[in-house]
Amino acid sequence: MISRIPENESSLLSPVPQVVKIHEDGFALSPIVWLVTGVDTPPAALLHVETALYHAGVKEVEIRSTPPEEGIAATAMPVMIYMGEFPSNQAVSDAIELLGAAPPEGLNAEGYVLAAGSTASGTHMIVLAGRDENGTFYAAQTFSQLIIKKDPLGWIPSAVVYDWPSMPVRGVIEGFYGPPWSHEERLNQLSFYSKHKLNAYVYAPKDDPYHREKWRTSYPQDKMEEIKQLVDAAKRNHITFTFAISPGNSITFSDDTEFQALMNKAQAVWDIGVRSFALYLDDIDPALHFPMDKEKFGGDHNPSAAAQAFLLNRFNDEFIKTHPEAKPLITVPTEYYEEGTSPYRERFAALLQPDIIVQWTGIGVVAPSIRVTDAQFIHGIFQHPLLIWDNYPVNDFDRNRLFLAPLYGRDVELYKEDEIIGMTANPMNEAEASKIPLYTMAEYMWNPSGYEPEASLQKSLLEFSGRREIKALRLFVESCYGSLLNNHEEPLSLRLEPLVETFWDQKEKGAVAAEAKELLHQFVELKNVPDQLQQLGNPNFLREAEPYLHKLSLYGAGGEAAVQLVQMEIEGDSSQADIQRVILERLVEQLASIPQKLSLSVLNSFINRVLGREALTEATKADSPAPTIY
Ligand code: LTM
Repeated sequence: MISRIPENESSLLSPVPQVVKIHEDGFALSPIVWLVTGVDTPPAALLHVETALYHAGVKEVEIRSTPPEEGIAATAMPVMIYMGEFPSNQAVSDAIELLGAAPPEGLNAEGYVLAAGSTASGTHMIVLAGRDENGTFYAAQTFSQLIIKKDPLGWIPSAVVYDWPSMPVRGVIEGFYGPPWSHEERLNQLSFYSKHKLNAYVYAPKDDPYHREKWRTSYPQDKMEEIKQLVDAAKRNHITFTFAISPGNSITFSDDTEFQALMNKAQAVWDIGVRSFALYLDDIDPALHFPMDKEKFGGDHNPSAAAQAFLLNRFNDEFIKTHPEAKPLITVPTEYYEEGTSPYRERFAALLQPDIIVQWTGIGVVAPSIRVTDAQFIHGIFQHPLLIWDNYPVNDFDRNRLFLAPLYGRDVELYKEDEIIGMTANPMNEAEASKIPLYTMAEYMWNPSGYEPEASLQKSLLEFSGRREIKALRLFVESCYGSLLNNHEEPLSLRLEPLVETFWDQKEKGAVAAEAKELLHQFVELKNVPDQLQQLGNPNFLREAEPYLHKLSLYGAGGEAAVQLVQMEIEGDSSQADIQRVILERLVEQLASIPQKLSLSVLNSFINRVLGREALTEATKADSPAPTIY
């Protein structure tokens, strides 16, 4: 029988595999496990499997380079694990056959098969077979998610997983304005990405001076050392580290000295292991300012496109193509979000060498939706491989909001367009909080057909919270939910609105007892969210979320005080009501003094109505969604 058993565990596999069959039977791990590896077993994959086994109670993992000799009785055999590439690794291929799993013919790059079960002779066996190194690494990630915790030894369900990524490039671009992430945050992000099968990180923080303003200047020694550590960590985590430079604000496109400065900058990071490069031209004045450029490109149909394409092609010829291991060059043009074509776009497309990858944000800087038809249309204009620069959950354009909702509005079939090679998400300045929506984006990028935003968010919250205080975390996420991608949805307001309506209806009739009780319960829950989230043991998240949590708590307290005020008025207790009104007004003042915005307009209206105010308070204005975007 094929089932997803136990439902709650197997449905937690993330990203959702393309094909999963989990059976009801399975086996416990043995105190000693034999692990057969080959030269093609990536060290990080091996380490991941060993760690997972030790966490599951295994006492000893014996690494072997050959399968055990025949003739050992199955009862004397420990659990066997085979790890390596399929089909080149013979032991792995044989093991797949012994388990009766169909061989993983035709898997996409980075695909893998994971098979677990018992052989005809009764040996408990697990095969982690990658189509390539990344595939084996991802098989290892899925294996650790499959282990069901049991005492004293973890339990492995019989299972076959055939899995591969729908999008070849899946990752994150640190491409926002404002405070860049710290070195520790970046290292921590890289581990998070590999766990979620993301394979790309683009280093492009707008406010790293050496990335844009001082693009000619080499990094000081200590910063260079940090970049090297990032490059090494990315490599260990099977992630391509792309180093980006944004020279467009000040470069003289045709000047040899300027070009040499660019080459030197790239060579310095090549020397510490960078193999992927991007030259970005977004958010610059495209007009040519230097006489040399005006002279060289001024006669072109579109001088800015000609100058930019000249620089990119020259860098492609003289750097990328002279460094044999270099990956294809990536760029973002100055017109990266507009709806239609333009002389700039057409000229840029015509002049740019065909192997240069062009990034595109969708239609709109923060695109509410990205449709297949948009991609086809834009590809028709740029005619280069397109890599989506998804401006979600970035919040540099509204530093008083957190965007914690799952990814919405990206067509399931985008990946089927050959021209779309993948997606990089531009996150929030708040690195730790970004993980909540990034989890969902990683799921979308790996397997858009299996992606369901709400289910993905629930899994994200389970992981983020370590299953502690999940209800409080959800309340917080729902209060930081609205964005352009979901039409500023406010799930909390939607839930509270009917209760508030009934409350007012009953008030008209002079009684609110039952309705007040329910509303008070809801408001007290909001008030307690910050205290409960202390249990998460995630100080970085609590620091990033602190003002938002404080405001949510004040809203809870305000709602509670408002209900109590109405009750006192109904009961005719005017002296208590006067005191209560003062308490509520103070809370409103405190709320108005906090600039951070929440998706909680219903509470604003409720409190104001209780106070008999028609006009919006400061807090209400602050909480209306009106983002200005760079
Ligand atoms: O989106 C692009 C290509 N460039 C910038 C980003 O650096 C910035 O983070 C986002 C959001 O404000 N908008 C941009 O235009």
